[in-house]
Amino acid sequence: MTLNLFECPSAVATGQEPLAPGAVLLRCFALADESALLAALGDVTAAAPFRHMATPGGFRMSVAMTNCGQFGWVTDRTGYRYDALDPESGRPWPRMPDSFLRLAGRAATEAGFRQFEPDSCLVNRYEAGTRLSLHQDKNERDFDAPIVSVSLGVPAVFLFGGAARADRPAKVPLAHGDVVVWGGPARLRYHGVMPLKKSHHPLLGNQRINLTFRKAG
Ligand code: MD6
Ligand code: FE
Repeated sequence: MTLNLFECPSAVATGQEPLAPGAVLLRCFALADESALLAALGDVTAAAPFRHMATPGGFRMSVAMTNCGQFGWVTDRTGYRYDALDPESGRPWPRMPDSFLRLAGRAATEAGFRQFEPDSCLVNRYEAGTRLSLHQDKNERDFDAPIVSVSLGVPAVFLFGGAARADRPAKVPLAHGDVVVWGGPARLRYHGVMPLKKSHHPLLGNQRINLTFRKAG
């Protein structure tokens, strides 16, 4: 892929920025697919609208979420889990769009993880003030598969921590089209997103959308 410094001011020559062993940032990797991704995103959110789920402790999450693929990540008063059915509709989640699957596979391969076949895509929507507190992704059945995370829209500061919650996280700015792939020794690191600053993106308005691809089942 050719990276154009006008469209991708943060791109370096190789396009690969190591974040930690097992974690790499692919700047602007999703830019070439942006129209297909946004069209597919519209189909997904029409079938399974964004909603604010409740944490097990009873708080409303500031991030609005939906899913596509065989399994969706959900939280309610009973805990966190993957569910094949959307609890709002009782129906299966929308199928994973081909453009999503292809992008996730290409990004994983680029990062050195072959044959990534995600069965779950969590779609997160942030608006000004929305944040995601430090957490580990550990509801998946096996930790061998990597996670591919795609940022679209308004930029955000990603917090990339260590193996313990108390480890001081690195602050990683993520912009439209950036893709983070992590697995192996980085798979269980704590991470989160700082409160989103008010900003505007020409295609997504005041929102940041994050697609998180996982092998859940
Ligand atoms: C987000 N991402 O960027 C939230 N988890 O909106 C995550 O929680 C995440 O980006 C695991 C791996 C990559 C991620
Ligand atoms: Fe996460």
